[in-house]
Amino acid sequence: MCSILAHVDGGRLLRVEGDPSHPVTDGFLCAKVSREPELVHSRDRVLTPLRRTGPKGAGQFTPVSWETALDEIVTRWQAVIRTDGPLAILGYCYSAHQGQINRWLPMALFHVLGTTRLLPDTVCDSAADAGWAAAVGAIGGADPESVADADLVLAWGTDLVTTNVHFWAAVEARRKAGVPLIVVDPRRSRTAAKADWHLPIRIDSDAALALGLMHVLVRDGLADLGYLARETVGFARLEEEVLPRFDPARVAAITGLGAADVERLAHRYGEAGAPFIRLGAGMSRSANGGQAVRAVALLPGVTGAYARKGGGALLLTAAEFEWDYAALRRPSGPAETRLVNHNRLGDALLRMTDPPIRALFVAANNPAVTCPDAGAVCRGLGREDLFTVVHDPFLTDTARYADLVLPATTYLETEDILRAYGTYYLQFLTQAVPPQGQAWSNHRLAQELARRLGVTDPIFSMTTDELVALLFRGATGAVARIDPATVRTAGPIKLERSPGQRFPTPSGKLEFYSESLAAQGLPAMPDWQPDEGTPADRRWPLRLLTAPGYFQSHTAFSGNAFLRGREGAPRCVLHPTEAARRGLVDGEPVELRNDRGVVAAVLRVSDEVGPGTVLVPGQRPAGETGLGTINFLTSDRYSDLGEGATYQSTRLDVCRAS
Ligand SMILES: Nc1nc2c(c(=O)[nH]1)N[C@H]1C(S)=C(S)[C@@H](COP(=O)(O)OP(=O)(O)OC[C@H]3O[C@@H](n4cnc5c(=O)[nH]c(N)nc54)[C@H](O)[C@@H]3O)O[C@H]1N2
Ligand SMILES: Nc1nc2c(c(=O)[nH]1)N[C@H]1C(S)=C(S)[C@@H](COP(=O)(O)OP(=O)(O)OC[C@H]3O[C@@H](n4cnc5c(=O)[nH]c(N)nc54)[C@H](O)[C@@H]3O)O[C@H]1N2
Ligand SMILES: [Mo]
Repeated sequence: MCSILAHVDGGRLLRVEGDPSHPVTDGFLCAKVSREPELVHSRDRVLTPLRRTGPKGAGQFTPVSWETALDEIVTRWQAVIRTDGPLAILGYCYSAHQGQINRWLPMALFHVLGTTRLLPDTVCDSAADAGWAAAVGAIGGADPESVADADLVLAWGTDLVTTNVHFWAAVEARRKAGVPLIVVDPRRSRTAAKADWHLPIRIDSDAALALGLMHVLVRDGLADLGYLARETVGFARLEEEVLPRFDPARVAAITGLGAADVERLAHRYGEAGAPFIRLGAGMSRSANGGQAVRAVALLPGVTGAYARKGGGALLLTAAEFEWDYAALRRPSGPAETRLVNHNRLGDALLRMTDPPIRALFVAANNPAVTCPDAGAVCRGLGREDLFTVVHDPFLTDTARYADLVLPATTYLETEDILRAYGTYYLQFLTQAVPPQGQAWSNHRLAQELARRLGVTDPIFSMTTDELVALLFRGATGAVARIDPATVRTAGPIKLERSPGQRFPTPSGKLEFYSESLAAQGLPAMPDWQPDEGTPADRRWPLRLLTAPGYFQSHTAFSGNAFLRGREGAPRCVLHPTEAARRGLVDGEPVELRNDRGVVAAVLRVSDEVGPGTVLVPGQRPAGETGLGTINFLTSDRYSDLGEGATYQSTRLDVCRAS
């Protein structure tokens, strides 16, 4: 996360700029955040509580007072708890506010009440996280600032120009010094287009490539046997049982790359002194996604690059901020409860029993657009007997189904404590402008609901400073060395970490073989399996590639008219041979379809993607699309590790718009 300077006059946000004192933000912001005043002061903001007056989904509402809205929520929830028990309420709050307090206080309330809760992150990076943790442990990766010492950069499954523009700036600086950039991505992303070498790998085959690289590294004497013996476990078994199956010819057949390219990449990687791998979650959002991240995260262990400054790998940094999260997230309440996987909201609303979900509270996410199988989500949200409350700054597609919509602040109207997940900085968030209209922060709403429900845990009456102190009180690791009393005014604070990659796995070493995964019936070693899909899936000839929008982040900036315009009409991209086969031409309106539904887009014909694939950037709300979000076509099937989303295992076809 960036550090932002906000320029304010008379309660209005005039302009934001990147904080020059933050070494990673380095004085500039991305295209989206640099226009934050338009979002905060957008005409589309919800400024009062609203009660539904029309059918669910129609978006017809009338303003009501906070008092009326809160009375109704408390009465309805208490009635549900009396008749069906707390499990009939589902608390479904996610991460749009990245502050620890605003992100977690509402969920803490549901923890105390013992309701059913969201199991978060599976739509995003749980498969990637699980793959990383299986190899490296639950810990951050290489410091992104150490890329300044790298002599090779490998961007694997990440479009840095789009989603990590500050790391991209650091990569560009290295490239000026002659350091090459290699990109592994099925599509010629903006990053791939600028790279020294782009390997257009087939979707969901990355584990095979990483294992193929290991095969060549060992065969050609590029493995660091001393490092392997000292710092890792299980490599001998991998070498004997798995690597023989990943010779360059087979890897070429699986990945669609040339066998010579596999050999060359292995040599480029193995001969580099300090190769830095930046992993993205892109490769993890399909059937073999967890194993893909796991295999790539093991590569620097084969050559010993984890021990070298500038070498190693980075997926996320968040795990290294070891605050006392439990104090904030689980103040009291049952230790175990029923959880709803983030990928399966539709299924939960339509099919959960004992008890069924009767009341739903959604905050800081927009599942009607961003969840897999969004058609099922919308059918679930459409249930007449479901009491739905949505807390959001905007009238989202999800909010249109709500019985009550509550106006939320944006982060610039709140104060909180933030930690990055792509750098090692934490920072206090100062409130820049007062809440717009009658908007309430997540912090305020959670505390007021707790009070009215008779919940007495102290966190529901604490101030920001008291909650920050609480997080630090039970902290461990580098974060425990920071004085919480200083954070409000300190600006960006960097964690003081010891050099070198640590491996907090069960063995304390980098694990090529995982006893704990094996004990859970999961693959003990990284491997790759063909993903055949169901017979019904196989009737559809194309595979979906989804990627972040350039000027949108999911739907969070869709309240900014300028950015909506820059993103343009929803589009899909087909290779010229696939377009020709269907008699389709660039610029024409098309439909994407499979057994789950139909969505509309404008066709771009380009070799940005290879044959067999259709690229759909972004997830767009219904108001911006003819027929709705691409997630109407994606399934809620889980990835191999971490129960993650498998958008990229979706099969479909593209045809002329009817
Ligand atoms: N097909 C496909 N689907 C995907 C992905 C993909 O690659 N392909 N990516 C997935 C990923 S990585 C993710 S993380 C998810 C993201 O999915 P979501 O979490 O649903 O993301 P957003 O659409 O950004 O929704 C955030 C909502 O929170 C609101 N909001 C902003 N600030 C606040 C606040 O302070 N308080 C409250 N109460 N609300 C606030 C915003 O207005 C917005 O409506 O989408 C996933 N969906
Ligand atoms: N502009 C913008 N920025 C964003 C977001 C956004 O929506 N828009 N979303 C934010 C969120 S919530 C997240 S989680 C992060 C995500 O950011 P990262 O985890 O860094 O991942 P992405 O940049 O989404 O990477 C997706 C890339 O992976 C490629 N890819 C897809 N499948 C495969 C595969 O099988 N193998 C390989 N090698 N590559 C594959 C895609 O083509 C795409 O270029 O970005 C954040 N930043
Ligand atoms: Mo995400």
